[in-house]
Order: sequence, then C-alpha cells, then structure tokens
Amino acid sequence: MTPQVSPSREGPVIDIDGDNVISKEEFMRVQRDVWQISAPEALESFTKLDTDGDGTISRHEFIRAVREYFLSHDPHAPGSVFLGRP
Ligand SMILES: [Ca+2]
Ligand SMILES: [Ca+2]
Repeated sequence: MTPQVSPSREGPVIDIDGDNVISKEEFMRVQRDVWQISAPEALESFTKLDTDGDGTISRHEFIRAVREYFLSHDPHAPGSVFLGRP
C-alpha cells in the first residue's frame, strides 16, 4: 500500500490504514518517509505522544498533540516532535 500523506485541517494524514488510530508502524514510517527522522528519535516521539501508553496514538491524542503544537511555544511539547522540528 502506498502511504497517503496529504495536508488536512488536522495536519498530515498519518493513519495509513484508516482505523482511526496511529500505530507505531504507521508513525515510524511517516516520520522516516516524510521528515527523514531516524528510528530511535521517532520511537522517542511516539512514546511521548502515546500519553496513555496503549501502544497507539488515538485521534484524541493526535488532536491534542496538534493543538499543543500550534498553541505552545515550548519546543519540548509533544506536538512539536509529532509534526517535526523547525
Ligand atoms: Ca492506523
Ligand atoms: Ca494511546
């Protein structure tokens, strides 16, 4: 399957298989293919973003990360690592 990474209101589409959660595999793949972020770094970001620790990033966790990214000027906010660094 070709990953579809397109801009949307909520940021890039990372949920490749459309099950409404972002798995570790999907996240790592997008981090690598889109932002050329190394696997260890992507894994670290994933762990930070999966705030309830269930192994996936839910829509709720995703939206919160995006919101933090746009509202926060803190470079260490989870959303900053989610959407890449400036
Ligand atoms: Ca998914
Ligand atoms: Ca989670």
